[in-house]
Amino acid sequence: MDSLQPKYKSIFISDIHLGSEGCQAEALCDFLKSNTCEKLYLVGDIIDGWRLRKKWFWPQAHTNVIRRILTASKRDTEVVYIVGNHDEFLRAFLGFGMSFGYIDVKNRITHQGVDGKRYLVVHGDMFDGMMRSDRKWIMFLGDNAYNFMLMVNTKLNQVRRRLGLPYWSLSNELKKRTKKALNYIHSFEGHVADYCKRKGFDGAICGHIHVAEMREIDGITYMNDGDWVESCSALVEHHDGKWELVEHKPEFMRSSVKSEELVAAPL
Ligand SMILES: [Mn+2]
Repeated sequence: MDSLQPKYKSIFISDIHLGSEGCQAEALCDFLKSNTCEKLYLVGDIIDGWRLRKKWFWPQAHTNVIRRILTASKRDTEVVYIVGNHDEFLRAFLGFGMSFGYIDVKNRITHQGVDGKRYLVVHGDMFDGMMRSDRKWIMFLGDNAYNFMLMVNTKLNQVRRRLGLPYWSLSNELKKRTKKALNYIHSFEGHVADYCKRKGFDGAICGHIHVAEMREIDGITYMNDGDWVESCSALVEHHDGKWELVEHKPEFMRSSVKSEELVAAPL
């Protein structure tokens, strides 16, 4: 391989939630350091405006994530920022053809895969509206409840870390047991696939539900890049067109829970 060639053709990451306590900024910085690409897609909920409005929280690691992305964009990485629901404050400016330095900001975009397929790249919150009836469980797992759980989880893991125990995810454990959450996930995935089929896309790349996935649904390639709150996952496109979901967890975060078991969904 050419040593100057970036590691991947493209990388898709979403649901970083910078500005919130659950954000795994150190893990993401570490990932971005060792994983280069020609094109980087930020698929929404990068900055958590909802959280920042309630409480200003911005440690150095969060600045480091932004700095790393801006530096990559200035050098040789093409960066596209797709707006999500937590950073929807940016949507108001989309009409102005907004960009940050070299970064284009969009609501959605089409990605032409090396495999010859056309993919819709969108955060995914637009599909919430189609499924209001099957999202009642969110009432009890609302934004506040979820953030509270993450807070408890963070404290718990500080203790576990001191005791030399591996990272343990409370909210994943709870949600894993929630059958309704699984129904929600399947319903979301189905709506995305339906939409792509109607609009003539071969596949979709999205985020939003914090569940990394890659599978065929009714002839549509559904790919979800996961999140950087818990699963620390990215979707990567290799130079030969092959797709892969990668997980990047530093040593202290590794738990005995396998990635397939990680079922989660703040929205
Ligand atoms: Mn979202």
